[in-house]
Amino acid sequence: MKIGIVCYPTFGGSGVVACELGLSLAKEHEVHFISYACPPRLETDNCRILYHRVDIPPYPLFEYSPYTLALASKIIDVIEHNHLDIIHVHYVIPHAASAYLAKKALVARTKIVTTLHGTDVQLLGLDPSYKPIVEFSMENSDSLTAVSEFLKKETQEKFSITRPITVIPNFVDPEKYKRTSRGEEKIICHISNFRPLKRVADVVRIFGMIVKKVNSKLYLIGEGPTKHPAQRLAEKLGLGEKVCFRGNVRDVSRILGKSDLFLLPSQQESFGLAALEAMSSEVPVVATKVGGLPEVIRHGKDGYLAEVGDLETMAEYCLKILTDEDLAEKMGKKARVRVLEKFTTDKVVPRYVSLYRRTLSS
Ligand code: GMT
Repeated sequence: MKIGIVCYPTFGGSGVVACELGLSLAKEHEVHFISYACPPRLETDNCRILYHRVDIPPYPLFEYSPYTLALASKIIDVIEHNHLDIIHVHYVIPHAASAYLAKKALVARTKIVTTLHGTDVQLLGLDPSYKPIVEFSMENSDSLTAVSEFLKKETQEKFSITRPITVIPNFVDPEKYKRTSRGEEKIICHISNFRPLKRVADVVRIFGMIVKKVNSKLYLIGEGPTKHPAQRLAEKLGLGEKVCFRGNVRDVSRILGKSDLFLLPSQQESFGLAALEAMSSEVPVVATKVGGLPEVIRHGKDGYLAEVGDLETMAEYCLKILTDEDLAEKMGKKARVRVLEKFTTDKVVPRYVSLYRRTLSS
């Protein structure tokens, strides 16, 4: 097949899923990435992977450049020159609308698959500024997927769509995400885009409670608007060199491989890809009981789940894991087994391929 993938080239989960999917598909198919910059994980010499940059010409009349139109035009161009069978867009806004426009402008029979990732429908998509077109572009995709049962249900409840939604979860390559070494000093890790809904301040406060009792260090990976407030909070709590803000890291597998605990106290999470990467690396996760996280982490088996904002309980769970080697070992191993059973690239990518085939024959 010839498959076009439209995604954000950022460090966020939807871009990562799109890249890993494309890299895996390219073992057998031709894959064309379309975005305004080359996605960070797309380093490959596989000539079945092609990248097409969307150019947004500046024009003094526009306060906001119309990216949706530039993307639609690029999709048309890529379809016409490469005869794509499928356009798979990740994140509805504005990708699904651009794909719809491109499809309408062409006689080609290219089909659109849209993957819902979370904030595109749960947060941004519900805003009246976007909702009608989000609803329309979901309904008019040829196939729709969501990354968790939670997100599917939530979308069906909040939007008037009749188009069925297939759940296909996030996935990881267990060969890449695996345990390496562990040291005397415990490493606690958090990875996110530092948006308010990630509650990074909670990570710092929980760590403040842990470090009083366990020799440990906190690695915070990512960039975003709540990074500076979190840095100031760490200083105020006197955590100093015990907290390491690492910024965006291209390959998080090395840090996860030597981590002892992963913290994800999000307000909202449709799946939690970073938690899955930690689990594959045999790292127990302490997270919130929200969204799709309970579909990934089983409370008391491969991690612990608590209510949003319940920092005392989360700190208690963290201390349980950090002070009991046996428990940590068992939980880490169970987490990896869960990943191997349900969430590996080899198990999940064929589900997208089957969906493409069903979509093409419909
Ligand atoms: O986590 C983020 O805010 C980034 C966001 C994205 O769209 O890039 O992630 C969403 O998609 C990921 C991949 O499917 C999911 O694993 C994340 O749970 C989801 N984030 C939220 O729902 C907040």
